[in-house]
Amino acid sequence: ITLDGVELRVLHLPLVAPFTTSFGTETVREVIVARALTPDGDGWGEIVTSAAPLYSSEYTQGAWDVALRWMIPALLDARRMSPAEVSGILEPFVGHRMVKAGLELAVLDASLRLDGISLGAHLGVTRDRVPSGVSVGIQRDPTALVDVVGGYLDEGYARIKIKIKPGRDVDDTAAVREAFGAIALQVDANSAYTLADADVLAELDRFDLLLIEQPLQEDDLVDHATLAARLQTPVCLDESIVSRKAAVDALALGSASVINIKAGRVGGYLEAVAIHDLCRAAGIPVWCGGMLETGIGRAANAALAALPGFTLPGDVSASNRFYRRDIVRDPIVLEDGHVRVPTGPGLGIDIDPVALDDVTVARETLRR
Ligand code: OSB
Ligand code: MG
Repeated sequence: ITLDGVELRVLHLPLVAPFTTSFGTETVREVIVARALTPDGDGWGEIVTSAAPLYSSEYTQGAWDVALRWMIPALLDARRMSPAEVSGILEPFVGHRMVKAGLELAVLDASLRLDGISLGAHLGVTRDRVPSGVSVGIQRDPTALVDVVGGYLDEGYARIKIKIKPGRDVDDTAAVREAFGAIALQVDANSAYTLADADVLAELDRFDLLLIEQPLQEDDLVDHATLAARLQTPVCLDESIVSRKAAVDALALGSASVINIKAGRVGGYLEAVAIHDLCRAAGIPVWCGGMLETGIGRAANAALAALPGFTLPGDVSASNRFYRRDIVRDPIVLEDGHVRVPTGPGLGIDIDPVALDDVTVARETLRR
């Protein structure tokens, strides 16, 4: 494509209910969307940073600054590029992978729309729909948690993931397991533990969980390997897998037997596919994680999750799990416990300009 400009917006999307993890509670999703402007039409991407650097070191204002000061100017200097060339153009800038991913996605969407090809077809999906899991935040108490989980099971979600933290782990998990029997269940600690907590984490072994996600810190690959050897429950990494290289290292060390793939965290959908390919060749199951995406990112995630190596249900829940009103006209819905892989050109979405303007709190455009 030929890149004439990039528009960035900060959005504030109210959540249908507060979302609590071991690192905090959110009631509004602050997120950045990027629009690639080309002579032949626009492309949309999403930069999945949060307001505060609690999940990772990235956050809205840092992302906004590095995008406008460094990354978008580098892309505009290059002027003509294929989607596959974006990561190379942005490679000199260290880190800021969520920004790189969002900008790459905008270029990818513009390019695929121009060619009339869907993202799913471009990536090589093998399914037209994927089973949908839901990520459930920490609630007031285990009784409230059982209530909320019951609601999602009634809606048809194929897998439940509950967030845990020290003091809200064994009892919460026991309550859900006792209430609902042999459902597909997993837990996510978002780095809330240390190796000193291994005994508590081993108590989770009796619940026959699909996996425990990211119990330790992002850079604790060796400690994760030590912990994995002590647990029956498979250890899955999220925060630690920041690139294909990190995945290679984690597998070599035995830090994980399952990997959560998030395009934002690893610097783009193309890097995400590379991690998928690596894990598939190694026989390591992967699943598609989420970052409370808008309709832009959720459409892309549904396509990614339909690659053949995604053998576990992902956090690819319907739009209405987080939002009352999405910024696309055709939000992802839950059908029979599955979400459909979009088939239209590019991301296959139709932005609702009024809904988008209503949630826009900041806006800036750079042009050549
Ligand atoms: O750890 O998977 C995570 C949301 C924000 C940051 C980190 C995580 C999450 C989720 C929600 O669990 C997944 C979703 O978008 O459905
Ligand atoms: Mg996680």
